[in-house]
Amino acid sequence: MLTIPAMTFREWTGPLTADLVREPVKFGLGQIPSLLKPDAVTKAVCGFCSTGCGLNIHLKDGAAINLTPDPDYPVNLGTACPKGWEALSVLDAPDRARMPLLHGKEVDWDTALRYFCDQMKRILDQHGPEAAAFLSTGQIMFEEMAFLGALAKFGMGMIHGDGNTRQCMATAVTAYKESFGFDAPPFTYADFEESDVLVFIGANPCIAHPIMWQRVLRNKKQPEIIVVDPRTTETAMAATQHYAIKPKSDLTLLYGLAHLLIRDGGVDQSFVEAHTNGFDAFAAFLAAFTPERVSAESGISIERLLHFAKTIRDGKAVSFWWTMGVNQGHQATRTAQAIINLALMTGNIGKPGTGANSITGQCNAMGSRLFSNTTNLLGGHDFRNAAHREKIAAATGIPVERIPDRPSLAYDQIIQAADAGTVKAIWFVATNPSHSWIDQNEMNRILDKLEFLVVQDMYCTTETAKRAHLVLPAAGWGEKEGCFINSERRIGYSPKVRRAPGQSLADFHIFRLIAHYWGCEEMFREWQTPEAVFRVLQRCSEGQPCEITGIEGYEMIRMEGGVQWPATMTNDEWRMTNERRLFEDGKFFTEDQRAKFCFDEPVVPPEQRSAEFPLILMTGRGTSAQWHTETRTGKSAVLAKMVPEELMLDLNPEDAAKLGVRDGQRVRVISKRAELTVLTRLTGCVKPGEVYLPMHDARVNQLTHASFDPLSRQPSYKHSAVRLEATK
Ligand SMILES: Nc1nc2c(c(=O)[nH]1)N[C@H]1C(S)=C(S)[C@@H](COP(=O)(O)OP(=O)(O)OC[C@H]3O[C@@H](n4cnc5c(=O)[nH]c(N)nc54)[C@H](O)[C@@H]3O)O[C@H]1N2
Ligand SMILES: Nc1nc2c(c(=O)[nH]1)N[C@H]1C(S)=C(S)[C@@H](COP(=O)(O)OP(=O)(O)OC[C@H]3O[C@@H](n4cnc5c(=O)[nH]c(N)nc54)[C@H](O)[C@@H]3O)O[C@H]1N2
Ligand code: SF4
Ligand SMILES: [Mo]
Repeated sequence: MLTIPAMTFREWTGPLTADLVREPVKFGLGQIPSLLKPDAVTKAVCGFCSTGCGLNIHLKDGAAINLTPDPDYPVNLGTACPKGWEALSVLDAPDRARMPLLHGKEVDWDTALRYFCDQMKRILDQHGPEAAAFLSTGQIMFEEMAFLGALAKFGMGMIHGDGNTRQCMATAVTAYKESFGFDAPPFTYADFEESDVLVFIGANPCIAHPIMWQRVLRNKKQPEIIVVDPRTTETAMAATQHYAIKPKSDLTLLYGLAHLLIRDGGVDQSFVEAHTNGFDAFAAFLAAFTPERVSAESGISIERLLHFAKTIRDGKAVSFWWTMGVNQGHQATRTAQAIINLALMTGNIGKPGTGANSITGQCNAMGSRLFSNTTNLLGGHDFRNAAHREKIAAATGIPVERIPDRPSLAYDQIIQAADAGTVKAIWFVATNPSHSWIDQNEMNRILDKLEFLVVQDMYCTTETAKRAHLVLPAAGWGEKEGCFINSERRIGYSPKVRRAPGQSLADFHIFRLIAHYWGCEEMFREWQTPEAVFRVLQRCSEGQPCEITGIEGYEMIRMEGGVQWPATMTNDEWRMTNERRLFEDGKFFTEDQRAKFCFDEPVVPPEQRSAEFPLILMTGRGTSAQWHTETRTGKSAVLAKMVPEELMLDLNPEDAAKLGVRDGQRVRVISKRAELTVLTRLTGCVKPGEVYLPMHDARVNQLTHASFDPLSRQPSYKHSAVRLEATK
């Protein structure tokens, strides 16, 4: 077993905390408030979703007072969704965490940090490097994520750390790595405009990525828009074809389409031969996916299956897009790869308007995938590879013996280890799992067993913060600087335009302080500012598909409207255009540069309907006006007006009639794990036998059944069995 040498505890030596709290607002690079015109505008990238819209921040008398979408930013081209417009207002909420809280009582930073280091050291010393873990996020800047991952693993000596990206993107990562040789979403947003067929699978961009949807609406080719979703979503209503499949029958459907493409001459033989491996075995495997079988298992008629396959066959530029309806599933990785297989076999990759494209979720999900030092070693490297460890040691100046030689346990395995008592401390940064994790009551039971639970958050009232022994108050978006990487691999910059309330500090500074108190700040002497860390990460990225060594610094990112990876020093071609896709040369990141067909026999979801629980509950986003656990968006009066006050369950009128339930009636939704009371909304948007709840209400995950994709270990949030009972 790897043992990481302990560091010596360092006594507090200076006025660092006070200096950090007083750190000036900069508005952007080198822009000191007194030097700005009173009506100045500075630019930022939005800190909610992965679209990564550019926003203009308007300043008056040195204060950020308003924001508008940036008409010149290549992502959003002058539009923004309601959350983006409200990004400043949610910073003023009264429940912002202003001081560290130890067992619910306000303490100063010195006390909080001593306590943090004492407890973590005691646990690691007594029980070994596996006894404490961190769980981070796709929502802080990627310089901060890298700092957290490096500090916890190299500095403090932890082995285990994962992120909420496990709940979200793990499937896409696993799928791309095996199929393409690297976690590499190939698209650029211009592809939305250049396709003549767009296929959305398990994605509802009208609600979850409204500004990406605006890009679809700019498509001048009158494209076919195909939606595969059990529900008639806002996106399905705007589509030209909607396939309302049985929940979790995507894998069979996708294999059925591949079967028809082979049968009816839809394969791009020359592409397959030149650039892929494993097609013959895949074709043989597909023989069993006859239209009859696929129709029976997916609920789509044979005639409509043929039409779907023909639309792909006839398309000149077909793009495939997927999100959580695919990533969250019991066989999610193979489903994502079945989408990749369709793009490969039809040669729809590396050309304008094509691609097997996983849309990310959080503002910095892509940054987390590559630079959080959780599953991957910094820059998409492998902890198990000695040469990679040497390379990262050289790039960071951190002694190689401090780099663990194996990746972390996955999120659910860390929680299981906490239940078993081997993990005794967890440090949560910018995530709220007491609300968002699957089978929530079980999660909370386990969290309550921890010896030491730390939450680092902007708000002290989150469901997880309320259970914490120690809350570290964090600055939020707009109150600190750094970069996010959006869905199309674009690195965007966000400045500090406001001072954070009370004593709260940028996560970046909290990590610096912890390094100091822990006694490992020497290891991070170069990590003084986010931009300095950016330079360290550039060195870590060298030679990787996600190389960013060519970026001259933050100023360049701001001036260029963001820069997509790769951006290498050795090749200048990327400077020619601001919209780039991968694989234009047909070369993938595998050893022989060929993409791989990956497939498996479909299996049924672990929790099935039964006489006792006859309905399938799906969950997901409910509105473009709310964000996840509502810690931020729930504080905006404007956004609150855009959503129903009570939790509403979408229910088909046929089921309602059987149960004798009216529209707007209060009913109990009951699963094997819990029950809750909701209002019904009768709608044909869900099929009989299926119901839907938005994830934003804190109680919804009490109902969900904890199953996971075995390859990505991503939770399957969208398939649980429930029944309804009318309340008296
Ligand atoms: N307003 C808003 N926007 C957001 C977020 C937010 O909280 N609020 N969150 C962001 C994040 S982190 C993410 S990951 C993205 C998520 O973005 P999306 O994945 O688009 O959103 P979801 O609503 O979770 O799921 C998409 C669809 O999957 C469908 N689905 C359920 N089961 C199945 C199935 O078996 N097969 C198929 N094909 N579809 C199925 C659901 O009906 C749903 O319409 O949104 C991002 N954007
Ligand atoms: N039933 C169901 N559950 C789901 C899903 C689903 O579809 N259905 N989707 C899953 C998905 S895709 C996701 S991504 C997860 C999201 O789940 P979470 O990550 O738990 O949700 P958020 O509400 O985004 O939590 C982010 C937290 O970070 C805090 N925060 C924001 N900015 C900062 C910052 O700069 N610094 C610090 N320190 N804190 C900050 C916020 O206040 C908030 O408490 O939910 C998952 N849960
Ligand atoms: S679409 Fe996403 S990035 Fe754009 S304004 Fe809305 S939340 Fe922000
Ligand atoms: Mo997500």
